[in-house]
Amino acid sequence: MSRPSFCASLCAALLSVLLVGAGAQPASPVTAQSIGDSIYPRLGQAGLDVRHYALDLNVDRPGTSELSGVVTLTVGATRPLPLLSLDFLGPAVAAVTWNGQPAPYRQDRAAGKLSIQRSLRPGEQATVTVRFAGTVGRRPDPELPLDVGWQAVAADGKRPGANFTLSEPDGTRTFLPVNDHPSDPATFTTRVTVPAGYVAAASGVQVLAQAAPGGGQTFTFEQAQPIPTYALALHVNRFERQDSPAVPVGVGGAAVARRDYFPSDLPDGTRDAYTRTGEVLTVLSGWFGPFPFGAYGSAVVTPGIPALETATLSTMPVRASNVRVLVHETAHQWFGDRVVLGDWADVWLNEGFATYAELLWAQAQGEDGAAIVRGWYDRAGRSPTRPLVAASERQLFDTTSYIRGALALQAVRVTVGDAAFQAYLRGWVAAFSDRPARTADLLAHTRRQLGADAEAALRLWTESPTLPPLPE
Ligand code: MET
Repeated sequence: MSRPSFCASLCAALLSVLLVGAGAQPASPVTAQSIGDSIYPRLGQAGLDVRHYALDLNVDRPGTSELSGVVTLTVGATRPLPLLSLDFLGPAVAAVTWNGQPAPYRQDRAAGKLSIQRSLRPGEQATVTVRFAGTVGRRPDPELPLDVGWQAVAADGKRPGANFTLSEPDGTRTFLPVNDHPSDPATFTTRVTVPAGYVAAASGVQVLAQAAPGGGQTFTFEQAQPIPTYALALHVNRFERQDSPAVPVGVGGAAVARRDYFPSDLPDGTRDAYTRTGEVLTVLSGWFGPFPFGAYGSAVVTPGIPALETATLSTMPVRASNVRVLVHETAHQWFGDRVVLGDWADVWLNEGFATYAELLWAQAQGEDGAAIVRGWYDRAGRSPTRPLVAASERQLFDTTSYIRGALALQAVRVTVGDAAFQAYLRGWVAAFSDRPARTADLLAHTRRQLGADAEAALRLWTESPTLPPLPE
């Protein structure tokens, strides 16, 4: 064999291992159709219904981007699927099985897809395992001062290394193979093994903490209600876990377990806001209905990043550790985590409702609600405005989504009064807890529950290209 041809065949072999994965077969010409999100048209697979993710992860070196594990997906289909196409930018895949048998796959990290050459028909269910190890993927966000997804906070002399997820809108695919779109929420069992001295925390209720070989520990969490992939919390840190009395605001008056996780060496006063969490749950469930999950609390993180409404365990930066942000993230447990988005363009359905909750809380503390609404209106008047359905990635988390979204709800409230408004919020949660919501759904719900005047009031705020008059 001459050198060049040896090199050529070796390079080709290496390339195929890199792109296709050891033991895998080349891509079939069959392709999958994405969900067709209007902001992120490549995310997800249309017709794929992931019902459950069972994660078994190892974080051997906290504070680094190394991650290994096995993810077991329980999948169904709402239309015939010629192959399975998951979103995945993460570590190298070592093996895939389909109903217990090795299955051919193709990992394309550049495209962010892991395709598995197996078909699925409506009515069938399959169990797929993906084993992977290596370095997590990157998903830079042009609108945020960070890469979304798996965060690695290096040790710095003062603090130990830590990891956590901050995945909105589509960062979960940096470390897990997922159908990474909010319209396909799923339940999760999360098992994380960490080194001695470390604590893992994740969405759901902790069901087990066991010693692991080598001196570490394995923590297991059950997230029993479906949540969108971006809302999965996962933290590894030298946390102190603080338990508080349960709050009886769950479905049917069930107790909501209370736990918060704090890193050591926090600035004085950081924990103060979290002593109010039980009150926040009580006030908000009065407006929104039962708290949808079995546990709630916060995990505090040290980087200066946005807070995120990770399900059952909000991710709260030190610098956002105040009651207003806590109220906002807690409200998202209903709006975003339980009532999920059908399309990212409708993200105001998350942010507008969560911002509105800040007013409901302030009024419950005896503050002047009218002044807060006027403050919002002034702020909205100083910013560019637009109809509420976002037209681009840059608009997703702008003043319109948050403030104009909240003002739209105020317009409904002043049209119908507090009692009808409360029933309307509860009705929205009840009606859309099991199907993804869009702006048109909220308009239809408004007409159904409150009548044509309320719908018209809302529609003005959702559709007008200019800022409608102050709702008072
Ligand atoms: N949803 C977050 C909030 O509570 C924003 C995260 S930025 C992608 O406002």
